[in-house]
Amino acid sequence: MARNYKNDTVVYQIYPRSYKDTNGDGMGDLPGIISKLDYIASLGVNTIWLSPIYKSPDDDNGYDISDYKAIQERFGTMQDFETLISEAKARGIDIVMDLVINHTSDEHEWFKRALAGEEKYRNYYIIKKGKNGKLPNNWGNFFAECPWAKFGGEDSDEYYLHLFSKKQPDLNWHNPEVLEEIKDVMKFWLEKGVRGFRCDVINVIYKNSLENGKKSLVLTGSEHYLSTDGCHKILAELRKCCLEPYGAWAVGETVFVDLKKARDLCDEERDELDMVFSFEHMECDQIAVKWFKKKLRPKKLMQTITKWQTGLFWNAVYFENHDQPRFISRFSDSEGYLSEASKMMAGLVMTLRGTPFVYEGQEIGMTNGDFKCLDEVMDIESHNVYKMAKSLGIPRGIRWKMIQKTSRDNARTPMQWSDGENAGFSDSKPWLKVNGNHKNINVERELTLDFGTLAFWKKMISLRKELDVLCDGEFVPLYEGKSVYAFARVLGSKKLVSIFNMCGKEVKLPKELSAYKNTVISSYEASGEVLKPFEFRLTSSTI
Ligand code: ISL
Ligand code: CA
Repeated sequence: MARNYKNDTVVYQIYPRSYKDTNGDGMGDLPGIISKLDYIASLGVNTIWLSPIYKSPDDDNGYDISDYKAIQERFGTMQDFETLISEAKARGIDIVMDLVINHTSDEHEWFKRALAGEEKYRNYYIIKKGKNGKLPNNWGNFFAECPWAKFGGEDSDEYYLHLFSKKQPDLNWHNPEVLEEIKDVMKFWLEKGVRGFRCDVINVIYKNSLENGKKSLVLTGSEHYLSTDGCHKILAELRKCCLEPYGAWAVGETVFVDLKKARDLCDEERDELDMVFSFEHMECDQIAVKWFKKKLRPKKLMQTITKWQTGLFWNAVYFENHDQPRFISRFSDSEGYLSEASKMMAGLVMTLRGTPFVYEGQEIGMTNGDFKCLDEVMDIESHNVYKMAKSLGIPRGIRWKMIQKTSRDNARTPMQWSDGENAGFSDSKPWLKVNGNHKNINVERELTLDFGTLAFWKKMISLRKELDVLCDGEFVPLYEGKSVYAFARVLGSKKLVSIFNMCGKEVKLPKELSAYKNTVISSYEASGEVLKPFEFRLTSSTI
């Protein structure tokens, strides 16, 4: 299969509303991103993935699109977008767009016309009569709501399906016209020069049936839509008609995938996606559902990483994004070692096999937000889950702890540019509370440090691109201990060994690893027989 990403691609994800505000409305914007392109280029990344910047009523921060071919006014204009593409290109940086095609906004023209009774557009959505005054089926919803809402007012006997918020009606992918519309959207952006797409919840788009599902704690009904044959066919078609002619690539966000399903979507021989975001490694510290967390056990994390590294031809390597709590905040003993933990993560992200994704702020070791109460949290999912927990009788203190630890807003706090007002993000009150730790953790300060968090991320990014063994080499597991992890990357006679201490205590270097002494780079200035808290080293040896 043609693979259109390059093995030395390093992606930087931007959540536009939290990156940089230039017009003082407290919300990041496209001119803000343009103003930071030199900074982004200085990181060494060569691709930017933009979370949605399309027109949207913002019920789910842009993941509810009301016009696929227009720019969200608050973010800027189409002219700004074109400038972004060309200015990025001038710095050797490609732009990848977020493609959200499981659902639109209920304010999309298509949905409005469906509501107005146009048969053509009713067919764009999944609309069904209730069963004897009850809902059409027993399915669950990703945002802890009921997935069915009345279509056309309370008196209607019809419902529309929404796996996410009520303002995100699911598209009907059985309708070939929907496919044609989306092809047209993709071509529109490809013509503007975008290099590819991150495809939102792509493995749920095609529903096989609307039958009741097997009762389950999470997402009853998902067996009717996870990775269906219909979905595979659509992806193959989008690849052939849209991606291939433009040499574009696609990463799929694939929820609840196991290795087998992931292989079916992006294995070497499959003409569908180039790579997928899987979730198993993000679930190492969860109990049944992501809202209940337990202590992260490094060994579980190592085992999961090894499983996916050895199980897939090529991985999308990520530990943070706009939906996940910051990773360094998940290590129970990272307090006091935040910079060290972040440097270790740099070592991990940049030496695993696959395409590395760095999420804004990760490069300076940003942490979870410091929210004190629910009023400070904006995310719709957090509010819904809080409500649900209340209805289940979960006590207030515990409800809040749940949200505080798991809210998606943890990763959405404004980018910390400086120790100044609003962290240098905006001249006025930001849409989401800035983390108080911007006094210490910020770009301006990092730029003065020779051996700071940022400097280390930059060094690792440059090694990742320069060393062919990191770009192309095989992954070979070496060691999984209580907190020590090691693997090799091997290409011909070249071998690099990554060694990690995934905890905040010193540990002795295991004897199995004592041969790997030839250090290429280390997250501590001197490294010896002892691994310091959260130490990472990369060593070289020959075969
Ligand atoms: O957050 C999650 C994983 O811990 C999941 O619930 C899942 O990633 C997510 O809900 C799906 O995410 C994507 O689609 C959503 C949008 O709200 C997210 O921001 C987006 O990444 C609906 O479009
Ligand atoms: Ca703004």
